[in-house]
Amino acid sequence: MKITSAQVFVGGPGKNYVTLKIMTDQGVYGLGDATLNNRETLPAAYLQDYLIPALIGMDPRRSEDIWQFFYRGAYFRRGPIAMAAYGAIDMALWDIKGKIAGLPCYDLFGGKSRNGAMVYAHATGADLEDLMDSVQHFVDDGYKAVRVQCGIPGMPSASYAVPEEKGSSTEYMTNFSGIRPKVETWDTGKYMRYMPQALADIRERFGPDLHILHDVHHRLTPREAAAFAKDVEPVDLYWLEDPTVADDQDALKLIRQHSTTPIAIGEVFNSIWDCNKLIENELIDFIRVAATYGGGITQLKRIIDLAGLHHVRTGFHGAPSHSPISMAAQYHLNAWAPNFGIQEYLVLGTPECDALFPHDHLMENGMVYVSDAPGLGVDFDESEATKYSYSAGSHPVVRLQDGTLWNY
Ligand code: KDG
Ligand code: MG
Repeated sequence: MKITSAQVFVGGPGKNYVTLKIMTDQGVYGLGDATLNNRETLPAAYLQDYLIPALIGMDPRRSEDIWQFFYRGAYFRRGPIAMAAYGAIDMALWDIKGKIAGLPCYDLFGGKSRNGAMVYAHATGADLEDLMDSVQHFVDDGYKAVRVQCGIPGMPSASYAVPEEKGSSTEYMTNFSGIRPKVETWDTGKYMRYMPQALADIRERFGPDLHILHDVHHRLTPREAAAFAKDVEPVDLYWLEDPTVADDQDALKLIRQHSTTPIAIGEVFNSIWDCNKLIENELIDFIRVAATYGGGITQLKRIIDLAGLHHVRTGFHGAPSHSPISMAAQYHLNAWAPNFGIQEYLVLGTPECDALFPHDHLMENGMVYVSDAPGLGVDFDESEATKYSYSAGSHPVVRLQDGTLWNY
């Protein structure tokens, strides 16, 4: 069996999804997602200019060797652009493997460990009351877990993932304002004084059963993060996400020494080497690597197995920047992983998105039920794809009030 050609498509409804389609000499094809939010043309170019020419003629069943060929063979390893490109190839090869075996990918990993996988939704509010309405909406929809982000009184601009105005749309994550980054202003003191009580109020309103998650989005120093994690212990969070930047894996020790609040980290990681010490030293509770720039299914399986040895559960990234293809790769891993925790999920299921990526994964009552179709269980409609083109965007940048650049 041989790979005969491969094509990259960039575009989608409201997002620049980077979709890879690998064709074989047996008529079976595989699909992968190389989307790197706001930097989409880069993995697309890496695929087109360097990787696809080398893929032609390879045996698609040899996904391990192909992964090693690109990763070890590249000399300049790692980085989100390269790993998103390898990730897309890897997903497409597992898709092909499942299709030729006539089995859904989860069966190739070891079969289902659960019927459905719990997901969490994003609740957000310009202020606490607005946020409570948003949480209520998801609770009414049957969600068992909700991430909560709230406007901070007196903060010079809206804080992370919070709309500027009450009741405004959920575009806060998708509308990234063109190629020149928008500048946000951050005030750690205001956040640390306000947010713990806001979280306590949400717990009080919704009771003990709702899983409440909160994303600090790298805004605190390790010491501040330790203090915050300790402060919110009575809220019994499901997790506190990215409380500090994890470039220095040892820095996380300080949080552990001071608090039992569960910690989730990893959505910006792209290698097992970004998280191996965090996992082995049991400094985190959830690992958030994504199937795209985390290097695909092959590397995620290794991370999941390492995590399982150290009581770390999965909580894969699922922001709207991931296409239904990488979300499907994660659904299959979630169905199998003995140490599955939760899956981030933002409503992808618009009619336009479903038309571009037809699938029968089922979302019901805050649970995702993975498709039983062979492979990843997602297709790609090329005629729909002609409706979309690339549109440049950028993440905001954050500055402190004195102008110092801070972590977004
Ligand atoms: O591209 C950046 C977004 O994916 C990120 O800001 C989303 O933090 C995020 C999350 O938890 O989904
Ligand atoms: Mg996050």
